Amino acid sequence: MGRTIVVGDIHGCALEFDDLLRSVGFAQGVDRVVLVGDLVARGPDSAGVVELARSCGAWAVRGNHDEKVLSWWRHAQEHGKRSADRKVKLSERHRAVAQALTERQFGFLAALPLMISLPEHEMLVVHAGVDPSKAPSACDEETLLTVRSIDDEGKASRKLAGTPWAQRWKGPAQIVFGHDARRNLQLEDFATGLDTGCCYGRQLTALVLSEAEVIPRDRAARAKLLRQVAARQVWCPMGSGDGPE
Ligand SMILES: [Mn+2]
Repeated sequence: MGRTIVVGDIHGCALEFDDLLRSVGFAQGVDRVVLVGDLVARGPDSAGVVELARSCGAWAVRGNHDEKVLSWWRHAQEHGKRSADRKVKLSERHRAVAQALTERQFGFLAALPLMISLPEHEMLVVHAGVDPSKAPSACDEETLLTVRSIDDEGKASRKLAGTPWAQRWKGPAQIVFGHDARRNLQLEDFATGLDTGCCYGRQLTALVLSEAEVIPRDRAARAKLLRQVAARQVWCPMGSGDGPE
């Protein structure tokens, strides 16, 4: 076994995903790639991202955008594509993704779990985060896919207003997540946010761990394990940030 390369939200940025794998010297069959979800939408080539993820044997958790197009596909599996087009409401960009993905690529997304535990690194990977008042395994799907903050009443919320959930999480596991491009890189005591907004023209970020290396709690030590590549261009304008990004 080689390194574990945890990659932030790719959002259809296939060129940058490839750039990042080259930049860290990804070795097929030796290194393990783990994606924090939201492989699709916003960027130019969602199918290319899923294909590259498949071909490099990547592990990944499901993101809210992956789930969105999967809701269309599940309906289409059962009732046909025409019915899915009528019954499952998708934005234009999600509809374009649903049309671009092959059955095999949908199958890859459909098999993604909501959480990946890597005990050798004392690490949990989820897309958005957890409700710090509960065990990660007790969190519902909505929270794992969309949480950003803890509001004034102490409730998990998808909004930016409030305290970042990652500041409230006190371990013991280190949680690596994405979903929150507005807040950019987050380095908290027990949480690392890797969504650095590649689709918005910023960077794609990876956390690169040696075999069985426990994620350092020290932020400076953790920062040294990060690798970034620049976006090739701005692929998508940034919205209000409170939406289901
Ligand atoms: Mn997301």
